[in-house]
Amino acid sequence: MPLRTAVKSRAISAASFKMELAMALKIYGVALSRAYRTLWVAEELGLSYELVETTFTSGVHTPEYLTINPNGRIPTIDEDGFILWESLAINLYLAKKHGTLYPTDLEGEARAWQWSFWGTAEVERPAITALFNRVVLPEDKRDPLAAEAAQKALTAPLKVLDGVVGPKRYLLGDQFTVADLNVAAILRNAHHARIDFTPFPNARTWLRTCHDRPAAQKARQRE
Ligand SMILES: N[C@@H](CCC(=O)N[C@@H](CS)C(=O)NCC(=O)O)C(=O)O
Repeated sequence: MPLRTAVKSRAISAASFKMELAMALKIYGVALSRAYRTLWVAEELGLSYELVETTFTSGVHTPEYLTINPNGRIPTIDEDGFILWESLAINLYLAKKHGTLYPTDLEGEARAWQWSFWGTAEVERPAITALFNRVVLPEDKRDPLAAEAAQKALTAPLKVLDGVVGPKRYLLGDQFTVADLNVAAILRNAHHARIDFTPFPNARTWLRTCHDRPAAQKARQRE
């Protein structure tokens, strides 16, 4: 197992630069949604892209949008005719295709998948439940017990996260990768959802470091 996870450096030749200019990346969504994840990765990679505003209330249900994403969810990308949905799959694809952020060794790649799947399987649902029942829903629709249970369900995964980003700076080692981006993006609203990070100081520092990155800030400015 390599001590450092190798991440491709991004040497751009004149030819590939021209190709990049010709290639249009469209990101369907709004920043105040899971599309933030994809805006963030696009900003990290320095991609030029068009944000096609598609709201999660009405935009996702139009017949035109349903032809590119039959799930009626955002985000979706259209990269020069190649359509892809599912935010974390999009991010893994863009990171791999465009160089930086993606581990070059097989084990590193597998770990990027591991953390991304872990994020959706272990963290996303309770994080959203806490957010909805503490912030998003009208007060009379909020269920404090559901929020409490969600907070409890997050204890085990946050402990795992805290144990990993204590000794290591980032999930795969000393470099920020798409694994960090995907998991941090899932925890984007943890602060608003008043998830208690007191027992997980390493995870709190790591989360702040990730979201303080200029690319993450730029993605949030699209709101
Ligand atoms: N697993 C999907 C979930 C996408 C998703 O649920 N997006 C929300 C916005 S954050 C949405 O489009 N909701 C519209 C709806 O449920 O009608 C992904 O990560 O891309």
